[in-house]
Amino acid sequence: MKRVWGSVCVVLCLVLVTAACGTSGSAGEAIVIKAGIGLNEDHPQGQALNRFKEIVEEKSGGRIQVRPYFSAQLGDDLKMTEALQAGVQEVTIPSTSPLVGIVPEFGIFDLPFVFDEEEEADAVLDGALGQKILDKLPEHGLVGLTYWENGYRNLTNSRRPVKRAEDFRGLKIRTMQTDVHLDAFKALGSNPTPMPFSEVFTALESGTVDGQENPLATIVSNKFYEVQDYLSLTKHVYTPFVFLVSKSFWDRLSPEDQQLIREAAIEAGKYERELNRKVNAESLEELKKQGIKINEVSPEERERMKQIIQPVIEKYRKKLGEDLVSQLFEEVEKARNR
Ligand code: TK8
Repeated sequence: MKRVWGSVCVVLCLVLVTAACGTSGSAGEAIVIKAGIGLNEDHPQGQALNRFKEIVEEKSGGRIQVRPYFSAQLGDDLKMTEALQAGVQEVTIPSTSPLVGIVPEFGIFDLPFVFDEEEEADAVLDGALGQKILDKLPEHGLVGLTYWENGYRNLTNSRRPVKRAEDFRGLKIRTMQTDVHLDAFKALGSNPTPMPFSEVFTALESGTVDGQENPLATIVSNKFYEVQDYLSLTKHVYTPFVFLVSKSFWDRLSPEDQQLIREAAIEAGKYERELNRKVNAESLEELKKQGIKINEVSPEERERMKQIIQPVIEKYRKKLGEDLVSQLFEEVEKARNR
């Protein structure tokens, strides 16, 4: 009997040691990065994830392998982020918005009408403020390497053209799971319903909600035009993506491999921002072709929407921290005057 237990112990130890080697990537063993996103492979984010894979595999001579998973195959943004925290997935690139339950400071990027130009967002995200928020991630089991771009969000719905602030009234709109957006859409008189992105198409199709808001590239890639009649170019908020790595995985990497992965995430991110801007511009034509009715929002109406939402900004100035929100507006101002 003793003998049998002895052998069981030996086998168990071997299994444990092998498992440990597999994840720490000891000499000869490939390091495998499972990387999941919520969007499709044809979306700029999907293409840039493929670029990340190419860079990493090339620079590591195949020693580090990236396995990409698209279209929320591994779950929605929040679920994948939790998988990173649990150490069962290595990389995800979610919108910052659903992460406010983990790092509330990400909420500053949910404030509407902050960035007039994408370059202002680049400057803030790649600058001191962007880094300050990334620095809050490790205590939550996450490492944030850089920001990619989701982009300016525009409203679609199945009920009516939204041209004026009043047109939001009574519309049931799916929002991301972030309080700032809930409050902002309520202030405009609509009924916001937060839900994960992976459920949006079905909710639009079944009429559970009337509308949703996302960048044009996503409206095309996810074929929301099939179940939505009106697109309003509201550009009401700019959403960043954040490139996240599981901290337990990160801590097992050598400093050289960490550097390689960080540089690849930044390089693929530059490509993603560029491609995203190009695709968003082209998407308007594609959406016209698909027959969705498109309307602009005049600068005066945008200004009115901004005024209506102002109390929400004031509320979150206190909630998120006066210093943080002031820093945001100061950095935007600096970028604007550059
Ligand atoms: C994709 C999401 C999505 C976001 C949303 O995983 O939830 O509406 O804009 O693109 O990050």
